[in-house]
Amino acid sequence: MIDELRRLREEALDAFASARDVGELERLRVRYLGRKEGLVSGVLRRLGSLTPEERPSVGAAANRARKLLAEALQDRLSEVTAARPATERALDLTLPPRRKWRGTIHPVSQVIDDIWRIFQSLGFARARGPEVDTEWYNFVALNTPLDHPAADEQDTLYLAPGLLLRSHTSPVQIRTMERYPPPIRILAPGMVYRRDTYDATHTPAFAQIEGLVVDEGVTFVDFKATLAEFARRFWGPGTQVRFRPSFFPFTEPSAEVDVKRVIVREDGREEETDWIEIMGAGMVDPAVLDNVGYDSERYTGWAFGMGPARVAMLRHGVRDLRLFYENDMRFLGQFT
Ligand code: 2NM
Repeated sequence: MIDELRRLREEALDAFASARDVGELERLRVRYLGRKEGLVSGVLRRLGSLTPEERPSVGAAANRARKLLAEALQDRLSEVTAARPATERALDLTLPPRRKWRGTIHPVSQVIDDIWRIFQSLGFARARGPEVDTEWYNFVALNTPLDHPAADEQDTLYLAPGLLLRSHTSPVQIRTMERYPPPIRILAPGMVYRRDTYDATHTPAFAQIEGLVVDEGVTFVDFKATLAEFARRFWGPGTQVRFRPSFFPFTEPSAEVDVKRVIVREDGREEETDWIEIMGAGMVDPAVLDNVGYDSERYTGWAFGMGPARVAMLRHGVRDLRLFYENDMRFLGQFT
């Protein structure tokens, strides 16, 4: 029986070595190592026919053969699996695919686009101008004397004497009025720069969007009605609008515009927000019209300025403005 075991062992090792796939190895496992029909088990079952002296050594040899063959089979199984082509290996067609990477429109740009679409439908054109400009365009033409605090180096980023990074997009309005006669209906979105400390509510570079209307017969009614219409299209028909008296050097009278929105809570109930300031605005000061060569006895106008990042904060419930400007895709990727 010892000889029989040796033959069995050699035969099995040869068979394992020439096996080509998992199925063949499984058949060989059953043939040699199977509990019931396996050939090694067959030898063990015939131990009873041996003398008590022979039994222990043959039993031990059979168990050694079983162990050796089990290890050899396992080794061959690893070889055969590794040799399978990659397409056949561990390919789970039920897994959801990795999504293709797609860029998204920046949340501040989304707000600018939405505001733009509303004013476009009201007959406005889009205007732009340089981000580096002169004291004349940024301050003086806008009826802001250079000893006004806004023009101070504390507040404005100067590049050279008389040359600066625009602190609002109003220079675009001045340049447009210089180039075109009334009627003017323009929207000027763009980046502006102020010497502010970087915190949750201030960034030294930020987006602004300004609008300007100038024509014969433009009144305070046009001003209020157009901005109220904008607010209701942007925040919904239930939105209330309030104009609070304020001051800007380039408008007279001037106002801060607040909105009170209706929000629908998760349980479906409607709730009114507090009054929230969304823009500064006013009737264009005749001095500004004179500065661009318009006849201020004939023409009147109104203008507004707002911060789309602030609007984006309100829209998404974001508490820290800096998140919009730090290019972290974990944050920005949410605004699809
Ligand atoms: C604001 C608030 C009020 C404004 C005025 C002008 C111009 F050029 F017509 F004089 N452009 N933008 C204006 C008026 C801007 O921002 C808070």
